[in-house]
Parts: sequence; structure tokens; C-alpha cells
Amino acid sequence: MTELTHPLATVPRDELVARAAADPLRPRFHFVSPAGWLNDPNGVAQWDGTYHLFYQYNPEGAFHHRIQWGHATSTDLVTWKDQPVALSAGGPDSTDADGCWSGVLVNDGGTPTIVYSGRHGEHELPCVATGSPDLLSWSKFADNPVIAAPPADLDITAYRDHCVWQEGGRWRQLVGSGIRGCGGTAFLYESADLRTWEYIGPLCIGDSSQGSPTDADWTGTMWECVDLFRADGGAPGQVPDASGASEGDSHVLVFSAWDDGVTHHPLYWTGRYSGDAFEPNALNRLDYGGRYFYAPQSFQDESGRRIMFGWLQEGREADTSVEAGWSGVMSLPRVVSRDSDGSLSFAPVPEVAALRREHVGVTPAMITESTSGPGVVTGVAGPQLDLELELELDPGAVVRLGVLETWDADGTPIEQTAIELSREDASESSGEAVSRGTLRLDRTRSSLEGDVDTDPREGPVPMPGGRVSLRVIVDRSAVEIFANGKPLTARVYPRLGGGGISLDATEGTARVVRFDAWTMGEIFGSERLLFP
Ligand code: DQQ
Repeated sequence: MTELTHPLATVPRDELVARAAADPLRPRFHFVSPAGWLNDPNGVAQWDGTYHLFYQYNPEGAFHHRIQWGHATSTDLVTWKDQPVALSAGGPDSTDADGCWSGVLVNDGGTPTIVYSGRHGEHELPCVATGSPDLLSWSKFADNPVIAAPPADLDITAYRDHCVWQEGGRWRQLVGSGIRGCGGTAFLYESADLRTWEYIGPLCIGDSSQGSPTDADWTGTMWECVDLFRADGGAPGQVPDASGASEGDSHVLVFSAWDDGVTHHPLYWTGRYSGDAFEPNALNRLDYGGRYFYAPQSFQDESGRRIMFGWLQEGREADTSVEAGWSGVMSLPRVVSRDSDGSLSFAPVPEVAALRREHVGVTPAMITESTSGPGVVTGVAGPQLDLELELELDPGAVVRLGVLETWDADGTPIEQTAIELSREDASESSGEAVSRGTLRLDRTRSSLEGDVDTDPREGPVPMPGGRVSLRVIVDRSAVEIFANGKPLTARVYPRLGGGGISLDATEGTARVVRFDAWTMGEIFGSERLLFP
């Protein structure tokens, strides 16, 4: 039965899954929705051993409208089983008549409980739903919303998304927001039962007059998807571990900077949460890809790891996605840890290695800018790859790793996604040991298509002694890069489908100490259902 209800629903529902599956640019080992639209990760958790990934889902088509909570489960964080939609819009008079926006899953004395933003018209309010013991069927609380309105007497920019934890026998909740004329914020509430909430106040308030909207670390006029956790990975209300996390910057507050409908980028403050306030210390970019790793949400798994997912938005025209029948990719799960300088470090969970298939190890080599042709012949190719490199750059050196390449008859790349690492020159560091560098993504030749985003991305990378551990995950249109733990995520749309790789020094000299490459398998075998 074909049902078209929204003007953008131009692809009949019964064709969406087949269309999406046929798109060669669709990732094969990242989680994607069965078809239609996917955005934020929600309710990420491990419950009785099973990992749960809920996500913002529109099965009507590849556009953002009347969002439902899609659901998938995993026992290994690598392969995912589609489960029935957990939450969908209520009746015309309900708080969530226009969709169930982002939220979290908590364990209320053994009862799985979701706190989410119910949308009605242009507004969102906090709602609650409880789940069956297997988390597969959900009932909404009869008296939603559980908070009737945003704090009175404040002129706010928006109000939605939740972070909920237990502290001192009570529940605490943050709701993301922004105060007009000031900046983004997270409002703090407290409750005994997750149903009745007392407003405490803003946990901290950003300053949107600092910097400009074009800055990669501008904090925006609203904070979406706030996520507060201990710097040692624990929940905010937990007693710190023995590693001294109670000293200094003991907490991390993650948020996605938003302004007037524009999703800018994820950022995090390191600082100290104590009493009813968060005292920010340092502001950091969470992913140098900016909007390509948006609305992240994290949880602590049963082994104590803090694991984060983010939404890899599209970088091609909205109409192209609608016609393709799908939009949005979930990142691979990332382990979050703390670097020696207090900032965060990220790496794909080690479980991802289970997807590795053919392996090629490249012989260690020295590469210099004078080398003609590809500096290193990798002997590996494909649109689904996992690459691990150990590099040593001399001061001033620039190394360029090309992926998803197609060459012309002379060996010149026609399409190439270029990942560049550069180490500062000694002259830039007043003669001190040069331990800084930059990770860059050059997408200017990623696609012969003219209507895809090719803006450059870059960010600083610590490079002690010029050494860089580089991890590059390529999954067709999704690329996740980690240079010494600093991530840069983006989308690329190579039209020619080439999977060539090249590695060169474009300036100076560098050593390739190790280069291991694997082709990667696929995680969705049989045909998927739009409504599992
Ligand atoms: N997406 C959700 C909101 C959230 C935004 C709606 C972030 O709850 O603020 O789908 O991408």
C-alpha cells in the first residue's frame, strides 16, 4: 500500500528500501536506517548486555518530518538488528503530535524509561515513556509533558533534548536551550520520580557575542543535545574513580551549537560540575568535521567505557537525498578517553576490527616531496577500508593520503579525497621542539558532481616528535579520520566509484613506519523493512 502524505514524499514507501539499498554511495558497515531519514542518536545504552541504538527516523522519506524513534540492537557494537519503531507521533492534541524528538534512556529501578522532546507545532516539551523489559514496546506517560513550559520570564531561542542522571537518590535533568541576547544554555531540573520536576536554574550560560558564526568554535544561540559526563567516563552523579578525576577539570559538557535553524558543530567544555553549576574552563571542538558529526550522545557501557555516537549529516543537495531514498549515517561507536592535556581523545571501538577482511601491509618507507608519482604503492583499494598508519614527519613536512581515487590514463587523480597532515616548521615555533601539526581534509576533487559540499576542514593535532597515529575509515560516502585521537568526520560523494589510494609527501620528508590496510565487510545482509 503506497501512502504519500508530505509534499517531499515523492518516492512511494514501498520503493524506499530498494532505492536506498541500490545507492552505491550508501555506507555498508556504518549503521543507516532501513531507508528514509535518520538524524540524531538517541537513548544509547547497554541494557542486560545488549547495546541499544535509538535514532531520529522518518520512514516516510529522506527528509526531516514528524520524527519517530527508530531502534536497533547489537551484541557486538558492529552488527545491528532492526527492531520495531519505539516511539511515534501521538494524536493531534498530544504534546508529541508532530514527532518525538531527541532524548535519552535511563534505568528507573529496573524500568527502562525514555525522556524525550515531544514536538507540537514549533515547540518541544519534555515527555516520558516506559518500556517492556526487552525494551521493544513502549508506553507513553498519560500526563505528558512532564514539564509544562520552559522557565518563565526568560526569552529563549529554543528548548529541547535531554541529559538525565541519578545523583544523591534523586534524578537530575538538563534541557538544552538558549537565552536570547546571551547564548546557549542547559537548564537544570531535579525530580524524585522522573514525572515531577523542579526547576533549579541554568547550569551555565554561553556567550554568543564571543567570536562569529563563521568560527569553528562559535558556541551558537542554542545548545542542542547537551551531554554531561565525568572526565573519567562516569555519569555526572557517580563517585569519581581513583585516578584523581575529582581534581581540576573533572567534567565534560558536550553540546551542538545551533543558531536559527542552522546546525553548526559539536563542541565541549571541560570544567567542573559541582552543586547546581558547571564552571567551564576550556572550550574544545569535538570533531573537526563540524556539522558532519552532529548531535553526539554518549553512554557508559558495562565494561566502563564511555562510548559516543554522532550523526553524519549529508553534504549533497536535499533533493538528491530524497530521490536516493535515504539520508543520514550513524558514526561508528567511538571510545572517549582523556588526553594528558585534559582534552578528549577518540577512537573507533576495537570491536570494529571484526569487519576487517583482506589485509595488506605496506613496507616501511621514507617519502619526500621529490619522489615522483605515488610515494608509496599501497596495493590496496576499495570503497570500504580501514587504514592504520604510523608516520613520522620532519618539521615542515606535509603528507597527503588520497582515498576514493580514480585516475586518468596518466595516473592523475580525477577524483580524490585528500587527507593531509602537516607538521609545523621550526621557524614557526621559535626553535622549540616542534610538536604541533594540522589535520586537513581537502574535498575539492572528491566528486565530479557540482552540487556537493567541498568546503575544507581542518584542526590542530598534537604531534610529539612528529609522530602521528592515523586511522582512516572509509565507507563509501562516509569518512572518519582520527589523527592522534583527534577526529575529523565528513561526507564525500565520488561519482566514479574508484577506491584507489596514494600516499605522498607534498613538502619535506616523512617516514611511513607502519601502514596496514584492510578491506571491510558489510553489516546488513538481507533486505530490511521500513517498519521492522
Ligand atoms: N535534532 C532533533 C532535536 C535536536 C536536533 C530533532 C539536533 O531534538 O535538537 O530531530 O540535530
